[in-house]
Amino acid sequence: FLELPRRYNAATHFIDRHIAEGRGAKTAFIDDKGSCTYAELAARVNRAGNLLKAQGVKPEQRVLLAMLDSIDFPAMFWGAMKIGAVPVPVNTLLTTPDYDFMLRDSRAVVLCVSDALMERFRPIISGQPYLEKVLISGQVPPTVTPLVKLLEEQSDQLETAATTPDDIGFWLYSSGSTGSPKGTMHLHSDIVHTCVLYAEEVLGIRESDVVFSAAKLFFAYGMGNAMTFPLHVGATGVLMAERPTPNAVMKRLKDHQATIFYGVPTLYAGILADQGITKDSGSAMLRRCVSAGEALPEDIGKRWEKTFGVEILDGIGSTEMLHIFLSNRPGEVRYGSTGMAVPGYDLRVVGEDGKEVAAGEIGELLVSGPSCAVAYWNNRTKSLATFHGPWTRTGDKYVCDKDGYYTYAGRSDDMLKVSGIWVSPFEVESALLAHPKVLEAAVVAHADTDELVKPKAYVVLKAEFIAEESLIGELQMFVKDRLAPYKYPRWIEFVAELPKTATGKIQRFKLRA
Ligand code: 3SK
Repeated sequence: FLELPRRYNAATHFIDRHIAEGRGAKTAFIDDKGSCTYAELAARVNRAGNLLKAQGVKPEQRVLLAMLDSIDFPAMFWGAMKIGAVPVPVNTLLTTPDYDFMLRDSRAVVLCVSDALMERFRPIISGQPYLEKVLISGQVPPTVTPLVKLLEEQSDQLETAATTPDDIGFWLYSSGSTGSPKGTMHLHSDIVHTCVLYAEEVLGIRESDVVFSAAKLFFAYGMGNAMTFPLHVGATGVLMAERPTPNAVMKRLKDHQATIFYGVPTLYAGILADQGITKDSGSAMLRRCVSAGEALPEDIGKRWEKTFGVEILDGIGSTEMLHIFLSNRPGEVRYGSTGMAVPGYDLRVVGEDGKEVAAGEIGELLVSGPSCAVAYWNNRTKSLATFHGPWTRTGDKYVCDKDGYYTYAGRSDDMLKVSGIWVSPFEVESALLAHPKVLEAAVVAHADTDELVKPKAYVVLKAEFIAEESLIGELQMFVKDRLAPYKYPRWIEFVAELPKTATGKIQRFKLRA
């Protein structure tokens, strides 16, 4: 744990410090509409804090942020934290009932929403028991004052709330495979730990970096990637509101000559599969690529490095731990493995009895570290099931080899036992992905006529290939040639796309159903 002063507000470190350190004129963020310097950002954060105060927001009250990536996001996020209120960024891809749940569950008193998302909130605004004000970023009807105008009317001076490192700083909703999303409560002190331990010590981020994240700011992954990491070192973050298609992503990398790119495996695969994209479509300055969200298949990592000349650092984090706690290191990448523990985090792989398993054996990964959430809001049962003293259950199965490298082996509930032997769906998927015709694959347990579980694969083919009956046998042989024979998929179904979470994780439970 870093030693932080007893009076600590994260906005001092991430926003105001840059002025004192003479970084005021440096570009902090570039979005689709323009850019802002560190000095302009600090002023905008103060205006946002004053605006929230003027709306009646008090310390510890929640402010729901349903915002597409733009400079308004950091302004509102840090403005809320600076006055001791609690910003709750939410996934911008959700439905009206999801937002209804989050507004009620969080008891947010103010909602700040991007104009494009307003349609999904309109039907539920009037019935909210706690919500008092709605602020709209972007275009508004003539009767409404837009966020930009409301901010202009506020003072750019603001006193920082007298919070401590242990005050609740912000929440992020975490969704499991069952039940309602859980408001994951993080402290003011949590953010700086992820910046020092992962961004500085593993990624090696520096002030001269220009970073771009395909994962949006409302995800823990994107929030660190494109907001807190660059703000920690005084670098520049590029923000993009639109969906991260391969072309939109490559354009941002090229236009801003990004030095660090953070993506997810599906996007890396999509870029590699796009015939129109070459090394020159991206940034000549790119020096680091990061992947998280789900394990990066070996083949994708190798092909990316061959094509773009930059290795991908595959890592894993969680909303509960705020960012990556297990990662490959620059210059020591082992594709197919998620790497080693990030210094400052402890890892254990345990069996069903809770005892640590031997090297080479599969178990559930537990993690302990200083950025861990304190609990889930209003959900004692799920808090107790996840947070065990200093240890947090990840629900991910891993194997640790004798060198300390961890290899992903699927979710706890996705693993399948075939003839009494554990089979990792990820291993079978990786084998399928190495086939030149396969774009994506997901493997789940499927019962045969004897009710015995065997692997079944759902496969998305690359656009230029047709799903033919003969390809099933070809793919089965391909897997059998690479893995222990019992692991090959007994059934293969070709599909147009795989069900995924907003972070790009394959929802195998949907395929099982
Ligand atoms: O999905 C991940 O691996 C991840 C990484 C960083 C932060 C948050 C998450 C969920």
